[in-house]
Amino acid sequence: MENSLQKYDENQIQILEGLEAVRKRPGMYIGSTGPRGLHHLVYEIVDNAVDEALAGFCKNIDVKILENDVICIVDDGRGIPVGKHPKLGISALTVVFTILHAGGKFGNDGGYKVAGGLHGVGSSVVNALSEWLKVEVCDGKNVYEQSFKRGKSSSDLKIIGEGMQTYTKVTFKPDCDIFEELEFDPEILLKRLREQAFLNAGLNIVFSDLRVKGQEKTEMLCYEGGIISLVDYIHERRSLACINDGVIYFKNVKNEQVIEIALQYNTSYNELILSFANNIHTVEGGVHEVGFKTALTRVFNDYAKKLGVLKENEKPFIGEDVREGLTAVISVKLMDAQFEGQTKTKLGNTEIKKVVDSLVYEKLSEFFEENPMQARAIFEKTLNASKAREAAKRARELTRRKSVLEAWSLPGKLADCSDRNNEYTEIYIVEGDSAGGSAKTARDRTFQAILPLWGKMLNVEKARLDRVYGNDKLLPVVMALGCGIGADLDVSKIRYGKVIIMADADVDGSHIRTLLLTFFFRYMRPIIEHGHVYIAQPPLFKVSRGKNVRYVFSDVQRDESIKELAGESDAKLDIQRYKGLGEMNPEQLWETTMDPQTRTMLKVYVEDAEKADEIFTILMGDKVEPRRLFIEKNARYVRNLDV
Ligand code: TSJ
Repeated sequence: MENSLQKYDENQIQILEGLEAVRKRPGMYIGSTGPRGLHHLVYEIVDNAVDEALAGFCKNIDVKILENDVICIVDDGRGIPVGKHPKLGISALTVVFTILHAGGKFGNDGGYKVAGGLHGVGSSVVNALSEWLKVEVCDGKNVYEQSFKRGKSSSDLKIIGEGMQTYTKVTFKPDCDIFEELEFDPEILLKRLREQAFLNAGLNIVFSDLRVKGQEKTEMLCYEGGIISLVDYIHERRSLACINDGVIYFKNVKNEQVIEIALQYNTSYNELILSFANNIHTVEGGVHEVGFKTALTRVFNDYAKKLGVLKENEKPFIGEDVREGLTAVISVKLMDAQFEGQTKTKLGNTEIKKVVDSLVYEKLSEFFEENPMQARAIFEKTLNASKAREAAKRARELTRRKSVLEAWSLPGKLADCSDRNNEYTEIYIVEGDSAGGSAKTARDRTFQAILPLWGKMLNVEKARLDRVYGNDKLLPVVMALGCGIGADLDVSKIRYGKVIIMADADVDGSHIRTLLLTFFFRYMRPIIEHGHVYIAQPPLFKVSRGKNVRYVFSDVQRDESIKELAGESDAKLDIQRYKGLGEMNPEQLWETTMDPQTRTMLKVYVEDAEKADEIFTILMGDKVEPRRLFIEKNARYVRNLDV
């Protein structure tokens, strides 16, 4: 008895140390203490409930934002076990919330296999980073409750009532000592929850934002079609017309390993492949994506020859031909998934590549066999893509030759910096001539280069990004960055470590940002993935009283500054609104937007660029109605892309 008590104490010490580490370096566990990290807390908890659904014990998950940005998540699974942990002598539930990396595998193996060892890890991290957290579980007989404050238990696990239905309910308030902001963005949560609903066909997720009385919002997310519904959803949202009718779908379940693939072709020139492993978005791809792509190219070449679409002496299709206009979702669920890559979002289990490859080859051949008309419609598009590619290649060779003749292949408008070390050089891509002029005067020419771009390219010409090489607006960007484009891109060759988009905070500026981000997303994605792309944040107002000057970025900040400066001096209060970068003199531009010591910039993540791509597609689309609807719905976002 005494012995076990002693053990308990030792473990207790370990527990406290474990969670202190999380509070000391939260970024290590949740990525950041900004909005991304904040929203990540919700995902960590939801993932646990989704695991219970994957294991087959839960059908409904309820996610609520309550008043004061408190989060409450309930599932109707078995309930986190409350029994004593055999080694630690404390309740399994307490272990889950107080010991770092305590996974969900403390029960026996029944039904927990697919998700085992993957999730159930984040709950203690969420607990450590919450001002308070409360768990309530019901095992079908008793209702138990335990509370925590900043990761430490503030009440023992105790029975507070009786209940027939099993459930787990977690309520928490993120800690204001840790997070820069505590306000949740319902759109961000909704996007992720919707994704989970698509990936788990039939799972019912209800999301409500109950923060404002009288303006409560609820969304029911349940897709019986699973990833088939996801492909439909993408095409609908982007108002894309499809080539083959209906989504092509295959599924393979073997050795507790599930592979699902859904795909459909549309009339656009873009490809969108979303891949997931154990419900985690594998942003960096991996073996499942590689297997899919390899099989796709092979099946197209074999079958197009069979149908006579591709003659024996013609060049075979390459990957980008067969993926033009493709929307595909690949979802695999497996034991012991290995995640690799910079952001641990690349699936590494080598054996999966072959399995996906043969599944896709076999099932897609079957589909073409059974649907020759649809096969022909798709192949026709592929053939066009292949011809366009050949034409583009010729144009590109021409441009390359031309640049050799020009002896100096940097664009004429570029004001380059003198240093050449891309660890600290920067390029500002600036909208408009006058702002470009100010920026050239303002900059530190040793490490800052300026590339001015002209006016509103989007409105004048309906920019076709696939004609980059003929586009006199985008070509200078490609030339200045010097790292190539598309398949030729080599990030290590990038001439500047930071590529900073500097445009006004108005609609035109937003257009330029959308265009550039879309362009980078589609043709130079690795520069975003490697964190090279930023958005400059020029201030909206200058508030001054005598010698006291404040540059501020929002209406709220402006009003705060006015209050703060009120008592400072007798001088007259002056508020200047900057309508554009051009209105600032070079000193102001340097101080507010370009000086690394004082400026604020936003780093662009792949998701941001993806969102820009979506907006771009809709804005450029041929259908007017979806465009109007979209602009109305997203007016805030279109105006302020940089949120
Ligand atoms: F993250 C969390 F821990 F806070 C959390 C866990 C939050 C929410 C909303 C749900 C859950 C959760 C955990 N739901 N369901 C479960 N299931 C288990 O923990 C469980 C139950 C029974 C057995 C067993 O083997 O009998 C095993 C496990 C892992």
